[in-house]
Amino acid sequence: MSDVVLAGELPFPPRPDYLRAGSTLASWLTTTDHKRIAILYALTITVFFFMGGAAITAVRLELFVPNGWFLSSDTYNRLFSFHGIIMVWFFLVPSIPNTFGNFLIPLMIGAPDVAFPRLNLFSWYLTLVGGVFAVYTLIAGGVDTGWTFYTPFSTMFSNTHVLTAAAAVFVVGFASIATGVNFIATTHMLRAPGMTWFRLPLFVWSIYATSIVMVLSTPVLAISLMLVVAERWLGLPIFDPARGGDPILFQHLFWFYSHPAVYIMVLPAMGVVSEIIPCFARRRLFGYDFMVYAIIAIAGIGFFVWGHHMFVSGQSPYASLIFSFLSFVIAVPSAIKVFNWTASLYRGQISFNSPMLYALGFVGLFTTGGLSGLFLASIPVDVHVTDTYFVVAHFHYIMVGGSVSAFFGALHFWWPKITGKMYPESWAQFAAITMYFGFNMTFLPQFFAGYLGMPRRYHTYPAEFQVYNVMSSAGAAVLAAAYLLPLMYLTWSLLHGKRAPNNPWGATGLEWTTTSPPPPNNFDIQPLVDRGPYQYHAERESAGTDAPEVQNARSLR
Ligand code: HEM
Ligand SMILES: [Cu+2]
Repeated sequence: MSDVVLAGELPFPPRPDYLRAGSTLASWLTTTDHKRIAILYALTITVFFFMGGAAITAVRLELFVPNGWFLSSDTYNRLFSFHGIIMVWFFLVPSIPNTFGNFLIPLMIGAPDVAFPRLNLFSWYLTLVGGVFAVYTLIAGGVDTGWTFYTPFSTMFSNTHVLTAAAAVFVVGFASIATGVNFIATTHMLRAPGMTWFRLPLFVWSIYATSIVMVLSTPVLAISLMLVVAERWLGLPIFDPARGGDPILFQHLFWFYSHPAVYIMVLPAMGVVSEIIPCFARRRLFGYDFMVYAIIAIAGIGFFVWGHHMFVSGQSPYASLIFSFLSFVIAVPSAIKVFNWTASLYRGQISFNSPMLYALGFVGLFTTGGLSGLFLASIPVDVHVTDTYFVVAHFHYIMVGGSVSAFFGALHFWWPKITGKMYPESWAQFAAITMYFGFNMTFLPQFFAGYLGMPRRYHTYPAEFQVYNVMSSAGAAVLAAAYLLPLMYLTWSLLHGKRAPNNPWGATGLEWTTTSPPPPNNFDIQPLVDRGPYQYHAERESAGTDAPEVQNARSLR
């Protein structure tokens, strides 16, 4: 430690990357490195994902036959409720922001860490505390209100563990607020010199917009759940109409959060896809500015459409009309995005690496989900199919077909950067394709079953619906197997995978200019930014003088 090295004079001494900078358990549990916190989140939400998945596997098995065969109706209700609560709040909401957002935002904007590293770690602990409440709820016997906690059932009639389930969601909500505040501050304060707002990668824009929605809407969820607890536990008359309360009030409060929340789940996925498509089409992203405005529009209008979940609740028909109209309006920015992704492919040199397969899968499935949303936004159609499997198919197309596909796309795209290892590409492609088929086989029949009148949340049904349910359950088995594959070959890659170069795909984002895996403080030299994020065309024009990484990407194609 005696000799002083001046920056720039000598090559930097080899330093451990963030994964090897301290390997004790304590060094992980007290870390403030955003990259390590991202890994902690990744492990946590993987556990939640498989817990929520196990619950719904039982549900799908039960629905194999019309009259049920191994679950009581009570257990059935508890299983689908647990599934919804875990998947929405413990997987989908934190999935992309807390793992990839955490890992990538500082790297993408050229910062050493997020703005509040300790708050970041605290928010992970809050997620754990919420998870403990959720698991306790399950062990204690479960909850049967569905993920929506509708009153008066949740306040007056259910005799399951509503209080601890509400506590779980309440606590994890604070984790989400803390993370949102952190990302907003990071994006405002820590951008590298030259990283102007309109040079931000769209992934950063999408996480930024998501964070604003999180910070503004999550408190409303927290308040609604507190009110449920206040009525159920303390007996305060809030929703009980016999004592001057209003059960519909709960639905307004709940959907005021939960409609924006569906964009918390899908905007980050849109961000991921906007990074992957230009890279594997070797094209500039078409209409960058419009994409930014579309993100802002979706985040903004998302606050004004909650009443489309309440067309059959008895709200004023005038309210329904306006909510219906606004729901059609919000489809416009979503359609712009789909159009621009498609246009970015036009005349591209497309390579179908696994991240790209997931991204293309996202575009197709998200579009199907969005189009079915237009059916639901139309009041007469909605009245016909509300509370049927049509709605179940609609939101699973967007949230599972869309967001979960994008999550896997992100996982494969940034895996080399995160772990420093390459995975077996043909396995990855096989998993992506299997997932796509398994998904469609599971959820496409549900549109038909729902349209023909099969209600959701029932554990028995008339025999005429069996064919759809058998298809759906068989598809679910394929899907489950496809989800297990990455767990296996990615673990394999950690042990036996080839070393990843810094930029295996020849991508143009800042995160690819540092080592794989990155050093603890991300960049050895403060990056300077002098261009936008998707300069693939520039790179194509200078072919021949390509950096080695770029040639590497070509040979992968
Ligand atoms: C074009 C945009 C969209 C429109 C017009 C739309 C419209 C609707 C409507 C009207 C309903 C209520 C159906 C009913 O209960 O009768 C609904 C349900 C739902 N939508 Fe969408 N949607 C859109 C996009 C999305 C997105 C992007 C997501 C998620 C990321 C999503 C997630 C959901 C969920 C979770 C439900 C069901 C909630 C429940 O009852 O459990 N939707 N959608
Ligand atoms: Cu909605």
